[in-house]
Amino acid sequence: MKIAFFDSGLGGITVLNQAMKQLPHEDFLYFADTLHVPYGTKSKDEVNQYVKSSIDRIIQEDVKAIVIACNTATSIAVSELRSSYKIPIIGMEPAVKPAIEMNRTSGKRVLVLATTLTLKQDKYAELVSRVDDQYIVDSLPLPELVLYCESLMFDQKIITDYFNRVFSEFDLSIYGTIVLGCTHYPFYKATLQSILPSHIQIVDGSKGTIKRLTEVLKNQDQLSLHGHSDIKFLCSNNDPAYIKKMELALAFLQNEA
Ligand code: DGN
Repeated sequence: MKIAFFDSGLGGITVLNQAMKQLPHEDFLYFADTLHVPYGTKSKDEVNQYVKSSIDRIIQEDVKAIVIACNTATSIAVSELRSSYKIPIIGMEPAVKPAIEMNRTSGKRVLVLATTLTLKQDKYAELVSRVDDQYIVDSLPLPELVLYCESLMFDQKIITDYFNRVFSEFDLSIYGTIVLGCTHYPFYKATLQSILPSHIQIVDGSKGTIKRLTEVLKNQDQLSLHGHSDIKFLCSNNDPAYIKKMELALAFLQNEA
């Protein structure tokens, strides 16, 4: 049986890539809701409906767990999904807690980059309010970065110019950690690191999510410990050109490592 990963578009491939490293004997299914990408600029009700129809499509395949590899979809739909489906559903959230831990001694601030919709949800407000109030968390949506990624625009110069424009108003010296709270953003981690002051660390939620997935599979005695790994790509508009795009995006991440 496969482990399914789901996002509106290419972003969840950053989480799939991490899963391939941590779980080398599993078979994977990656599903992109290409009929509705991007979610980050849609309404909450629209995203809820799109996520449900995507899950209904995914469970027609032979899958043993579903990773919602999208912070936006998780923040809106995960609780309801867990009560509606029997299959284990693993969600994502911006890695605010580990970021706070990293700055506990320096007292530097944390900057969370995520979609507008993620940052607007009560789930995000609760996550931040649980944090020790001695540490301050700021946030910034980067919707253009999702669009660059969906066009496979990884050109260093264009992206560097974009980051320089975005951060020109910021005093970056006050931040110790930047959280990539949208799964599309880790495609640009190396470029982002190259323009940031060297003391700033970048974190994302992939490793923690795959750790949680591993625990869930282990508890259900469903972890594959032998054999090779396979990947199947699907998308909601059944576009063969987008399947190719997903393969190229995964190859980009694998070449970067
Ligand atoms: N990759 C999604 C996330 O992690 O929030 C957002 C992509 C989108 O649909 N805007």
